[in-house]
Order: sequence, then C-alpha cells, then structure tokens
Amino acid sequence: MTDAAGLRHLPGYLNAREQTLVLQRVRAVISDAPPFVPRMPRTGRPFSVRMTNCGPLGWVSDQAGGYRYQATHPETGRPWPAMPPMLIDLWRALTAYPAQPEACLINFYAAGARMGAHRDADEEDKAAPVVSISLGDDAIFHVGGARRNDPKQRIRLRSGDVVVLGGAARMAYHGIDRILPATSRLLAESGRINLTLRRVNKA
Ligand code: MD6
Ligand code: FE
Repeated sequence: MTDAAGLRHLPGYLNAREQTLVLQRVRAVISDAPPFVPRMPRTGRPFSVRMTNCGPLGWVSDQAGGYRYQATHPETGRPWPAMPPMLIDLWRALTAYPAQPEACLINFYAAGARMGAHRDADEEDKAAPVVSISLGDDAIFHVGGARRNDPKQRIRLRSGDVVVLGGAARMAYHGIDRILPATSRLLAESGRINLTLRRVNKA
C-alpha cells in the first residue's frame, strides 16, 4: 500500500527464491566488508545493530566523526564492495529517480537489537526515496511524521517485505521497536537483516 504521504509498504515483494539471492549477495559483501559496530556521535555509545555497506558510499558513525557517508570501510580502510546489480534493478523498478543508488546500508539485528527513532538526514539529495528490504525474522517498524512526537503507525515487517520512504515520508521519524525471534527460517542463525538503498549526492 502507498499512503498519501509517500510511505509504501510492499508485503512479500521478494519471493523465497529472490530472498535467498539477496542473502547470497549479503554474504559476499560481508566476506569483504565485515559488519562493524557503529557508535553514537559525542557519547560513543554503541548501536545494538551491526552494519556494513556496499556501493560507492557507505554510512558510518563513530564518536569522533559522527554520522556520515564515506567511500571506505571504517576498520579495513578498503573501498566498499560493489552494489550488486539486482539491488540496482530493484531501485529502478520501485523509484522514478533518474540515477542509481550510491549506498546500500546493511543492518544486522540479533534478537535483542533495536533501532531508535531517527530520520535519514545525512543525504544531500532528500528528493530521492530510501528503499528498504527486510530478510529473516519479523520486526516491528514504527513510522511517524516530520516531528519526533507526531503520531506513529506500527507495521510488522516480514522477510521479503520492501518499504519505500518517499515524498513527505522521506523525512519521517522511524525505527525498529523489536525483532520477533524465530519467525523466519531464511537465516541459519536467528535475527534480521535490513538493507536500505540510498542516493546520497544530487543526480
Ligand atoms: C530497519 N530501517 O528496517 C531500519 N530508513 O531495520 C530504516 O531505518 C529505514 O526502513 C529509511 C527508509 C526505510 C527504512
Ligand atoms: Fe532509517
């Protein structure tokens, strides 16, 4: 469904075979770019999710440098692995944006991990949507409005679901309340993987 504000939830957008193909791409990315633990700006508090990226740019955060995009892995110093063509194809199929995504941020949630309410605001081009793909265990996603205290809706995201935040929803506060353990058998280990495709620079 798409609401007037530009939030699209596409349940089961990827079938089981396609989910396995995306998972294979994720495994290839992490063999070159191992997941790292990002830290909050200023406090240095660790996130409960681990992250990695693929594409020309990747999102990172640490105490000294804060939230930012950079071309290299913060620990290995190597460039991020290339964006898999199937992710570029998915972006093309779902957005009307005239250029390719530059970053795919990959979040790894163990059973107790969560993601506090935030806005994706580190991209220069806010006209481009953010496209999110969920794999593995179900998660409770919340999305509200442009202000932190705006009313929120909660959506249960299942493996294969895609969410697009575009239009007014591009700047909506959102986050992950919790993971529902053992709700999917896609991953050998339990937990959830989320990929978000982003355009950073103006096309
Ligand atoms: C997650 N997603 O689903 C976190 N951001 O694990 C996000 O933070 C997100 O789903 C921008 C657009 C869509 C999203
Ligand atoms: Fe986000």
